[in-house]
Amino acid sequence: MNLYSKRRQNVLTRMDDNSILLLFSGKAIAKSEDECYDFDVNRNFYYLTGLEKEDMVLMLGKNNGKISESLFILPYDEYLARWVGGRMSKQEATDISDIKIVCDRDELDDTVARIIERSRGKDFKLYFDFWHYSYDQRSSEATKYAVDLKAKYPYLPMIDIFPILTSLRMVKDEYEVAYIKKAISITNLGIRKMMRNIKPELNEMVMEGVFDFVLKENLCNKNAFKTIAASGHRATILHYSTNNQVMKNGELFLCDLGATYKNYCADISRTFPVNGKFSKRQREIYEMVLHAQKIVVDHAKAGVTLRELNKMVVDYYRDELPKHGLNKGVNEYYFHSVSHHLGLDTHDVSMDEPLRPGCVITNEPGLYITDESIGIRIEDDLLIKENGCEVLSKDIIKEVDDIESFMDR
Ligand SMILES: [Mn+2]
Repeated sequence: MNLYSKRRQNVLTRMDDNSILLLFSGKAIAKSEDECYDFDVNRNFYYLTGLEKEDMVLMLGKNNGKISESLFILPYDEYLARWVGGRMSKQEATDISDIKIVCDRDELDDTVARIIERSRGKDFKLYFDFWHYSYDQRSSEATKYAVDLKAKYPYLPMIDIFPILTSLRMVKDEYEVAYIKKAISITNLGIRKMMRNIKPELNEMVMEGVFDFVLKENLCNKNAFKTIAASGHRATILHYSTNNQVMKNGELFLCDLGATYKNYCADISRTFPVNGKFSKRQREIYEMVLHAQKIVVDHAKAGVTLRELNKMVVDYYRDELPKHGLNKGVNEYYFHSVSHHLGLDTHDVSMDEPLRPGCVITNEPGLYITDESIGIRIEDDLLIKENGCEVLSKDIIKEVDDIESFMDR
């Protein structure tokens, strides 16, 4: 069975009877004049189809236990083919997604109306991906479509597919784990090149460029997120990403970045000295963060919550920080939490529940000492197993001696 049909099957089993799900691939957002921002496919649509073209719609239906799957896509256009390249043909869409019924995009409205009319009195409902991160964010294709439908059929119940899809996406299958590993291995190459090229008086932006070059060299055309390349006191700003200052001798450089592979993200942080050598104090703080990371690796397994893992880190810091003259309380030096889920999104969709085997999470304790301009974060990616975890990014060097000898070469 095709990977995507298996996933759709999992969704269909969880949907109520007499319902349909409409998932939209999305549209590129206008930037200026005739230019758009790069198109990024709706992750749930991609998860269930493997397709990543604009303005496609997936419809899954369940009618008296009978299931149906269809796809609505823009027709092939000869004129466009000469200007910007061909759209996907129906056959190609079927080959990738294994969805046999592929219709023209403009048939969607009539099809949906027909199903709704036929289902009157049957306790019929519609599922949508009602993702909306913030109140003033522009409405998604799904929201716009749902609002239009609601105006015509005010009695229709509309349900958010989020809990169903999130619960499935939280556990990665073997393909997803392999893709994340591949994204991590490209990220590793990028970090190595940064370590080899960094030196005092270079601009942070050059480091970002070195990383991006390695991604392209490895045919990866998308970062998982905007790279953080911060030296000195800027490394104490959690999400600094201006990356435009000169790095000075004696400073620590912090990078938080990731490649993608088939839309799966790596999320890695490393901190190393601009001149290749840790000072005694930098090493002391660094070893503390490294130890916090090891606590998480020792305890991450199925059944544990991210909250529990974070508490272990906080407890360790509470005991340890005062021994190093850091007496302002943990929150002053460590103010984010240690883990989030990772997958098709860098901060992957998740629900507040214990980890299951197959979950992939980050392990990213940090310490930010503003007074001393020392910001340190070390971040690895972990695959959760029944009785422990696998560090997917174990090949990316992080021990002090390893970093120093690698940078010495
Ligand atoms: Mn992260």
